[in-house]
Amino acid sequence: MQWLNLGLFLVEAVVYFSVMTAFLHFRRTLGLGVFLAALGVMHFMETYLAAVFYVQLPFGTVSPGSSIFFAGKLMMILMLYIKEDAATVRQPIYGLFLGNLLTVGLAQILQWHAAVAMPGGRSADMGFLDEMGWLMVWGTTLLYVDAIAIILLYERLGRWIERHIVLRFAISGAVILTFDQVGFYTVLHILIDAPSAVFFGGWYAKLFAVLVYSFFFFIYLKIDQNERWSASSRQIKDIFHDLTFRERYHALLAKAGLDGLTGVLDRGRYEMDGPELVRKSLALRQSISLVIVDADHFKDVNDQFGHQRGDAVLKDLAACLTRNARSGDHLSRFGGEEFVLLLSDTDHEEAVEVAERIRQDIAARVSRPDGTALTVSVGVATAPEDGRTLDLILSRADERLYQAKKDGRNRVHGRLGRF
Ligand code: GH3
Ligand code: MG
Ligand code: MG
Repeated sequence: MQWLNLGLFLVEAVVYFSVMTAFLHFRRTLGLGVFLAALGVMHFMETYLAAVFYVQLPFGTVSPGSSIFFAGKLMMILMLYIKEDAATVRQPIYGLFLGNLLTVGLAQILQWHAAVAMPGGRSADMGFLDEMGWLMVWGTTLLYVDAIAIILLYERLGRWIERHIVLRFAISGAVILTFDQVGFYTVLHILIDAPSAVFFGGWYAKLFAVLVYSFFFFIYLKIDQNERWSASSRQIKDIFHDLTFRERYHALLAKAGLDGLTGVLDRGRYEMDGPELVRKSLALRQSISLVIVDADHFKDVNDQFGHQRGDAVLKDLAACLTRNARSGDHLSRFGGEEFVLLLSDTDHEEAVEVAERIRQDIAARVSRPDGTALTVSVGVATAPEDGRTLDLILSRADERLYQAKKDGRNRVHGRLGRF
């Protein structure tokens, strides 16, 4: 009998997990409301079962309500968080909390009715509702704490075992459900003097449920990665890689717009921000200057010392430029060994001075692998005098850079020729 019950337990877990996961997975086509409403509806059944429906399992007398369904709900909340983000998962956490309080409150009012007798002597068990009241409030509070804690723990585990999401899922579930069982049992013990067997039976059942759910979660990840049955509009691999979507998004955001080698802004950022910076400056009737810096004879560095040593010199060059830039300056890697500095609210004369200071600093501090100085040639142009768009001042600065190269390199050229 116990083994039959265990088998049924497993069947219930499979049905619960697969249907709820399907709702979650197809949330882009079905709408997230389907998943959330199902989660809320299930809550009523699990609370009822936890109060009155217990079965004998090999490890004790337990209720499918508190083990299979309650544990399942927490794992579903965690899955929703992994797939979406904190802003989305807040909705069912708050919704369940407030909805449960509403249920308890309305149950109190309902008891004041003088109810009509139903055929066959059926009547609502108001005593049950009353008895459930405080336990519901406590269970609801615990659920609220559990839901937040399971997410925080999952996040914290990410610091050590970031890529093992099934393990993070399982550990988070086991720890939080243990905490939940201690919390819930303590109150049960105080209220109805529940024996310790109730604690252990329920605890084992919850751990068993976490184990089963983690296994299905693992299978789901495998299917989700390998087969294209997703109805989602995003790439399957993007949703559930080894990292969660949200973590990958943050990692991407941190890197976005930065040049991989030197860490300064990349060409894309120059093209995105540059025109806007020029427009803003002109609107404020301020000058904005563009300084383009090109390393001299850089090809020789690569030819003599190899590309990797060349890369290291480029990093030093970028670091020197970064040190010289003010906090509001826009420094980007324009191409191979060319960098562009956009100086807001800086007139031509000031910009040429800045450029000259940078040129000297580079010659003094950045060296080639053989120890000789790396030098740069620089062109400077300023809006509005040299043109009123980014492209116009860039081409002026580029012409001046070309002239600086022709005149012998290691120099700055502005509007009035060599500085
Ligand atoms: P000059 O500018 O003084 O006329 O001579 P140059 O040798 O620097 O000529 P140019 O600007 O045309 O060549 C740039 C060289 O920079 C070509 C390429 O070998 C090197 N380069 C470009 N990008 C990278 C990079 O990411 N890493 C390394 N190591 N070298 C690069
Ligand atoms: Mg070049
Ligand atoms: Mg060059």
